[in-house]
Amino acid sequence: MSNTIDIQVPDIGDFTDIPVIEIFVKVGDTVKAEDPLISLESDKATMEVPAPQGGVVASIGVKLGDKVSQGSVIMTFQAEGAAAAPAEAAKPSVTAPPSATSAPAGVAEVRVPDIGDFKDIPVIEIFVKVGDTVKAEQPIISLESDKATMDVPAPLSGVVQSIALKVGDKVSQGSVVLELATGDAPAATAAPAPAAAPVAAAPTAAAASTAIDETAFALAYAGPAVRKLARELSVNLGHVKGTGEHGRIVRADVEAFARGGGAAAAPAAAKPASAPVSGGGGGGLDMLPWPKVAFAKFGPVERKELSRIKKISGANLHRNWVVIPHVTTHDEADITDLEQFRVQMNKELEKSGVKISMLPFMMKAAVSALKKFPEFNASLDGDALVLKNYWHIGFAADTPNGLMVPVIRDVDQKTVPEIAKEMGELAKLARDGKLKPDQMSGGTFTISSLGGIGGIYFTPIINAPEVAIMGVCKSYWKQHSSDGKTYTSRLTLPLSLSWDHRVIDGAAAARFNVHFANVLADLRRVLF
Ligand code: CAO
Repeated sequence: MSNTIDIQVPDIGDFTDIPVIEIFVKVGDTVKAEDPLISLESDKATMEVPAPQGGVVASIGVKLGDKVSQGSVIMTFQAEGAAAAPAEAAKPSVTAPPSATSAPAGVAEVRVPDIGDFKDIPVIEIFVKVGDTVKAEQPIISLESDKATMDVPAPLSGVVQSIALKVGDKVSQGSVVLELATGDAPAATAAPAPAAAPVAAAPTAAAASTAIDETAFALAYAGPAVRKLARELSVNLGHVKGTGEHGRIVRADVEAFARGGGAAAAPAAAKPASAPVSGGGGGGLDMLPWPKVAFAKFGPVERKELSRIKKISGANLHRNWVVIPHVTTHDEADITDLEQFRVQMNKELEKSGVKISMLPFMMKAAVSALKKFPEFNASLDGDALVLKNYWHIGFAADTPNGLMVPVIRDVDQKTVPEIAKEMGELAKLARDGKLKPDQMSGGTFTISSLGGIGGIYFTPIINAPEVAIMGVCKSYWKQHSSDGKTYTSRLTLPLSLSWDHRVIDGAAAARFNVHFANVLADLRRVLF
């Protein structure tokens, strides 16, 4: 009877295909219920998958970068109290010396295969770590000579027992790469046969050619950072034509391909704007390749990778900006009286620990405007508009990892202090990278407030599949006159409403702003 239990990704809301960014355990580890096993990162949140029960990790079915959804099996456990798992039994080989003859039963040494005339080539990336389960043909390390990048694939399936090198080490044919527990009979050295391991990417043979093999991801002539970018943008490098030296694929080629404008063997596959968003298609874009500038020619430079959230949210923002015909209507609200009221309420609520900024009032004003103009509280679905009879308002939160949009549900049913309290809690979770998927989903309208920072007007990008977003900046004192003769100073809040012109017309947007401003000027209007 088997005591092995499949550990699956639990319900993670509407999220699918989320990359694994961290694996906290390895084969043989004993874990308790609720111990974190892996960490996933979507464009909006980082989530840890905890152990549903205690046990010993018998195998790990994912590696960093793998995409998982609810139900994906991430690992197996030997249930608590059961006998050691087979992988556990193979564990002593971790310490076995990396020699072909002394390898214990079921442990195979993997060596660098025939890589032509190349010698002393630096290891530039190691794709696996001890405890990883690898499949035959899966790339395990990447080497880069001055002429080509080569991925060395695993010749066999197995669990990585030890890794004999590190990034920067120089290797040649026959150098030991790692040891694999295969579960088979005593293994000899397992160098991949050159014929079965077409990893050497001679630039002239592979990447420089325009007739690129469909499965040429591993053959493409590109460095690791470019490969990583390609994986993140779901670009098959085999379809990308390199414009670098000797046909090398550079970042700009991948980015241009992802945008649909790069030199490519199959450009139709990569026009992101053709993917329907909010139910409406965007049409193809023929862009010029991104300008390539050797910045270092002009002065000292430093390269800093974007955070993962920034990269992914950048792709969302780009899609939304390109696909949605945005128009932004600016207006202003007189919040002189509201500000007095806010200050007064904060004094009264001082002991409760809740501090109210202008944002919760804006949420209430937004609900009032959304109820009056329901097409703003809607999403496009093909040729139809889905009008929502609930009012969940998202707010943009600036976090160290990038922009996040937590959502406050049922704003219509909550008091201003309740909204303020929940907003504070959600903003803290966002900044700590602990927002859960359901705390960011289901929004019907978004407010992006830069009021605590500055600025007068800006163009917020609509958070698809929503159809409008309200941007607000810092309030300021403005001279106001109703007759052109007498002037008074009024505290004025600048408003920038971006709206999807496929759904909303300019007149409706102007009316929305006027109503929103009127409610802020006199909150009694919420009652009407
Ligand atoms: N005018 C003048 N002052 C304002 C204001 C406005 N419109 N809005 C807020 N303030 C004040 C607050 O009252 C507070 O003042 P005190 O410190 O004196 O009490 C101060 O500015 C800071 O406010 P806050 O930012 O902490 O609170 P908030 O409720 O206004 O905003 C949050 C919360 C999470 C939205 C905000 O902290 C944030 O992250 N803003 C950035 C959003 C963003 O990046 N948007 C751009 C998206 S597009 O890239």
